[in-house]
Amino acid sequence: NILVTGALGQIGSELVAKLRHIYGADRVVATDIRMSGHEVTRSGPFETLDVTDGKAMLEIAKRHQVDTIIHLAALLSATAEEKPLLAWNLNMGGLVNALEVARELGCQFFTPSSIGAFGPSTPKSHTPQDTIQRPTTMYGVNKVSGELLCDYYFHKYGLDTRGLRFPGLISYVTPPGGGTTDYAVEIYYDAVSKGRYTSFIGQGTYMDMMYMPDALDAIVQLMEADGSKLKHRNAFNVTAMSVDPEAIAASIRKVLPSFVLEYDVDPKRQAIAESWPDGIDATAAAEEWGFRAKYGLDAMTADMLSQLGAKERMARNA
Ligand code: VAH
Repeated sequence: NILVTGALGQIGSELVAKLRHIYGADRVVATDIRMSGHEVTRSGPFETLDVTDGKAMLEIAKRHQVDTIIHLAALLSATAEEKPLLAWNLNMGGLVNALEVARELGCQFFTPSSIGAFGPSTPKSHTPQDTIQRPTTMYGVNKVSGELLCDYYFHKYGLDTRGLRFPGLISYVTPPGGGTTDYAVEIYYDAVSKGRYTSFIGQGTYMDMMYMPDALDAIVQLMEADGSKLKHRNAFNVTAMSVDPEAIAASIRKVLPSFVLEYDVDPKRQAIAESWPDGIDATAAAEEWGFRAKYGLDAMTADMLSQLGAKERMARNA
């Protein structure tokens, strides 16, 4: 069975639904520190779990005969920068607990890394799979440490650990919490509800982005790939596009011509964004397990706006 931590988060809430569809609802145990009434808590096994409690995690994993762990529970970059010690304890404490449970039960293991694992001295464009990683944020320190720790568990214990360096993820189901790339999600919500958006990230600030369906497919594809063919494990660069706020606004205007984009740059999140690459290279993922993003910017925009429009109409008629 599959254990997912952070199941009520931006990735978790959609990944649990996808995994339950593929493998069967009863095979996917969703856990989160929150108990909110999300559909995930009703469509299959759900347990309340604080990932800093390793004993509780081991007990749940044993009771549900878990053989795969997808560890998503973490604080994102902006929140981590506001509360660095909480971020260290939760992001690293939770990860080492999950790795120890996986080691004890012999589970396959996935946890995401991020473009945040790169820093100002990393090549900014076509960022290679193997390159310098000196991030200047606590989140980035957590992500690089996490990559090294997962590789350590692979080399030392033979644990089948795998990871993806995610770009900003865009989705319409569950908003992200406390990320630097959140502007790229908020812009779509506001385009539908207000016809305008004020961006906290400045014009010309390029970052990698990906539509959530491509991110979910990448996790399943990587986890089902033949491990003997993987030259890398923690963690693969993956991306679908490199955009700045202007590019997203231009794409939105193809559907909503009157959309207005304004700026009120947040220095803290702008500084985080500027420490990250403009565009990373995903060749290794394509070569080693066939990664290929399906959604480009305009296809993502069309789907986001139609899905959010439908949500808005349902909410209005509710
Ligand atoms: C964040 N959405 O902004 C996350 C992600 C690449 C960005 O790590 O912190």
